Amino acid sequence: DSLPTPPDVALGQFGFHTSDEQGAARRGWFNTPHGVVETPAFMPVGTNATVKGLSVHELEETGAQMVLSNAYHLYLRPGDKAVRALGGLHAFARWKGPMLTDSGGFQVFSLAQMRKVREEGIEFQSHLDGSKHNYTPEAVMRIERNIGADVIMQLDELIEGKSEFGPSREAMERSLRWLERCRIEFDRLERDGREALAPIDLPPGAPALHDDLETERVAPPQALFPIVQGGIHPELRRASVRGILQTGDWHGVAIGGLSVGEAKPDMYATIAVCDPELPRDKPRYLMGVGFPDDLVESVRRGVDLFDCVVPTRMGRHGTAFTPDGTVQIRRAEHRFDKRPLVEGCDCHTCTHYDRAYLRHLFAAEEMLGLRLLSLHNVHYLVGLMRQARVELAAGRYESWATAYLERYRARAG
Ligand code: PRF
Ligand code: ZN
Repeated sequence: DSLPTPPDVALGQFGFHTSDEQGAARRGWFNTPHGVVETPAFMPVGTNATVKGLSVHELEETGAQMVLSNAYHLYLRPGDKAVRALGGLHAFARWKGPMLTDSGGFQVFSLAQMRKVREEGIEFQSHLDGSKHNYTPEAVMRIERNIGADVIMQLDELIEGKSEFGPSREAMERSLRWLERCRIEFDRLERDGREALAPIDLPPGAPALHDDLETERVAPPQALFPIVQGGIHPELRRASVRGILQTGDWHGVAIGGLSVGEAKPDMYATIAVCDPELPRDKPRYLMGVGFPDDLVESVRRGVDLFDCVVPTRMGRHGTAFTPDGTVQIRRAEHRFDKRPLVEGCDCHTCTHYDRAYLRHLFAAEEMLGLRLLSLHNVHYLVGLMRQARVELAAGRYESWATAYLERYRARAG
């Protein structure tokens, strides 16, 4: 079950190399300033610069390679300039590997209050203190630059998955116009380095800035990813990809606007529509999708990267991923169950604790329970994508995927 070693090719900055293609599925290596990501890969979500409940050490033990954070949250608290003053996201959160920030396009739609979307940008009130903010494509580029992840996302407009053609088209076209504005500001920041950024106003009592930050003229390299929108309408998705590819030469492309209320077959069909339109030599990142069956189905349709809050959110609610579907650990049937969550799983949870004990932790509302299930779930999805790479390398992805999905769905409910 060991993975073949990386290819002996020089990957440039944000370069991507693929091999072992089977249909649309492929194995790949994505190079970032903080290391190479082997794909397909699942990126755990650290909304507030922390994957909820897990220490960096535990996160490393899950095998996670790249971690996601949210510009919206970090902008509101502690502030993107504070993160920059504290050395940037990697130093702040103590994660040494590659990182990505989502723009907040999605969070503004799901969290912010009194939201007004105009051509200029999104005006909203903070879900924390009601303060008013003006989120424009240019502002988001400066925020994501301050935070300092390796890969940053454009500001996009997101609508419900089941939206009609008209509204889907408007949001898709606006996302394209915002992409162009993001690109112009991103290029300006790359060219002028830190000098293009506003000075940092630190509150009284804050420590002096680290020397490097004041003297470093050139900001660390980042890659800007565009986001395909267009709802579940094939012609809109195709137009979105074409518009994106006309605007610039990207290091990768994200597919957004899925898993937002549409039916699963519609989601899979939409990914399949995007596949032949997208360049094969760039990584494709499917945003916010993270159930095991969705990952396996999407790799089949050419996706390389995933992120989702699902493993940690479900973990906190007492739901665990297994090859036979999800398990509700609170249920009485686990009261005397001496088995681990998943037989043979080598995560810390499964190698140390049985279901009976985990059930007890949830019944007693002990915080360790939330942590142990989150840990297992993240390990499970990271491990599932590692398995996908093994199967791709062995040339048996299709048959493995079919068998995996059959077992996962057999006990569906
Ligand atoms: N856009 C952005 N972030 C996202 C999404 C999107 O469409 C989704 C959709 N599943 C999750 N996160 N910017
Ligand atoms: Zn486990």
